[in-house]
Amino acid sequence: MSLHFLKKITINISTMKKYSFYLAAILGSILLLTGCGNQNGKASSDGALASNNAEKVYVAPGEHDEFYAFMSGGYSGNVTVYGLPSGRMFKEIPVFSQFPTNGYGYSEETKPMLETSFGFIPADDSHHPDISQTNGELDGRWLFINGNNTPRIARIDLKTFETAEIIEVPNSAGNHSSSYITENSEYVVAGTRFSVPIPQRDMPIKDYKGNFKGALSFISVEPETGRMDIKFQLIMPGFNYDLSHPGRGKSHGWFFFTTYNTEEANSLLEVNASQNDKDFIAAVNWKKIEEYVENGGGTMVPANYTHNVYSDETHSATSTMKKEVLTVDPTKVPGAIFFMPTPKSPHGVDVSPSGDYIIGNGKLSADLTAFSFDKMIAAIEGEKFDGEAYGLPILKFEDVLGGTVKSGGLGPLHTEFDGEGNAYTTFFISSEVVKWKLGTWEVIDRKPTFYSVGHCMIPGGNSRKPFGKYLISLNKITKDRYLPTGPELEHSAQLYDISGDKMELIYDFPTHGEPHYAAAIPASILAPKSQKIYKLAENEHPFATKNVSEARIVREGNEVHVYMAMIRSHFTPDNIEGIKVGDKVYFHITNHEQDFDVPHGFMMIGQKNSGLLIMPGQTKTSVWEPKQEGVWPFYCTDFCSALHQEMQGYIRVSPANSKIDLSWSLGE
Ligand code: RUQ
Ligand code: CUA
Repeated sequence: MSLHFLKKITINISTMKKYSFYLAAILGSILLLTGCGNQNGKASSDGALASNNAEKVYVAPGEHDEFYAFMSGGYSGNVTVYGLPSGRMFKEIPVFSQFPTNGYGYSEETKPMLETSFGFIPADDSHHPDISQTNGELDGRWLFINGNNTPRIARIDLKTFETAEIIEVPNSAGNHSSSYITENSEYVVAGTRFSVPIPQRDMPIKDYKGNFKGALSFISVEPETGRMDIKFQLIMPGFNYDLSHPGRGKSHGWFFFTTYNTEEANSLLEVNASQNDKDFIAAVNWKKIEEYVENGGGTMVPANYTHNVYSDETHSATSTMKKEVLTVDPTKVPGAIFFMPTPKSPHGVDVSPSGDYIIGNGKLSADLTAFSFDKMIAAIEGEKFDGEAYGLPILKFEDVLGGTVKSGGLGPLHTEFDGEGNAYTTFFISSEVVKWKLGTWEVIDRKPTFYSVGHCMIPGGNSRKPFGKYLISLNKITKDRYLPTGPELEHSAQLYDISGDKMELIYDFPTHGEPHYAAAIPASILAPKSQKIYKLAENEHPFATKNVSEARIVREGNEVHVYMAMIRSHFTPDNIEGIKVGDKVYFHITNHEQDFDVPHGFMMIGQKNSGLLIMPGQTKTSVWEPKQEGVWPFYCTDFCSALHQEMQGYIRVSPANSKIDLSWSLGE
């Protein structure tokens, strides 16, 4: 209802604008007709404004963007990489989903990346990318992102822009309050959205209340390699844990999680989980819990979860099933967890760059609540509690309240910061971004978004040192912003210049999947480190063909291993005979190029997985199971040279009982 109402407002505003534009245009032409020659009419100043904005986003051909932006792909399960301010998309990084463009999740080497305790999973829903930090500033080493549906956290290496590691999160479901990073990348956090029986078991759903639990997982990140490991899981009351953010600066050592459904309803949550006037932000002193587990605290419990690691040396991933996880009962660590009552079904929780304020965004509220970290500590030290929930103390709202932003908006979701003392909050229902001042809580500016914004993002906005300059709003509804493409539209991002007092909308661009959150970093930090090739000499793939003289074919029963090399513009070998119906043929293909941007591709007729795109120096493997006799071609799929169309080969497939020996050739 209210959304429709607001749509109307938007339309009215835009017709008003059009109207005044026409008025100005008429006025302008009257002035021209009267021979006054005044060029400063409304129409021309609008034109000047538009060209000014065009200049702000225009990155001339051959020029580079100022920032990399990493957008979560939502239900695509992946991450897309964009340039800012141009809005040009550079790459889609496959993370939780099979990706036929380059063979991720299809090649033998990368299939283990998608293994879980539920078996091989070809897709997920990714929400919140976060860049690794050192001393609270982006260091540009890794990007973390959550798999929401089958709970996992992935680490992407920002040298190769490839997924390097995925760890599954047990005892979790709807891994939404993830994946946020502490200020020295000590931990990446994964919080469950849905509470579930822990351990999972067959029980009546109506017994949810008091019996289901919510796990908040702290995953340690090895400082040198980035390797992840679940250090401990806090087994919390059965609320929904929606989002989280780390403390920083003075609040480093704490982590903040929003909760909703503190009613613990299990049906029609739309009504039943909106009963309480306030839900909670859970403040977790993770340093205290870390100390507790380092002194032997916690209970190791059986669990099943995969840990998948990709190696740049072997160009292959391995998947290991982990069998236990350390759980912590929060009531056993007094002084570690406190609830701060927050109006009304909070979604986002965001921490100011200094770490002083924790902002709660109640979806059903008009105001924003800023909690003061100092007041929180004082209230904890004074033991001024307002009861407890499942043995965990609840702080008094008035005692921890730092300030309220009377925003005048509806449906606040997420807040980012510019490093100049300003905060920017998105409002889903009133479809706008509101700029306000930390400490004085006054609203400075508001700008509409088109339409229904979810997250916004400022480069470095989730760190001690945001870079300001731009804000992106990530909108849920696209409608009339672009040419229609049938019922399915891409989502829409909008770029605002926030360098002045007032925000200025300067650009629109479509994004792939549903970008929930995004993270951006100056190109100057990442670009110089970006890897260009894999060194062939360092290729440790067990099936690599590092020298063309090693090209060969080996039969082991029904399995045939083809050790193949590729270079502009041929495969070695390119003619193969002696393959039989019923064989399982593994093509292990090594790209011998050592120049930047010379991949080769591979596709084989009738292949039941995707093709491969193989980078210089890399080995990838594709399986083909020939079902029919004949002579079947394969070819390179990437236009790699003037003679790319010549880059091809044949495989002769004989009957299952054929006596033809394996043989191969090149240039004969
Ligand atoms: S969500 S629109 Cu981060 Cu998945 Cu708030
Ligand atoms: Cu190699 Cu085309």
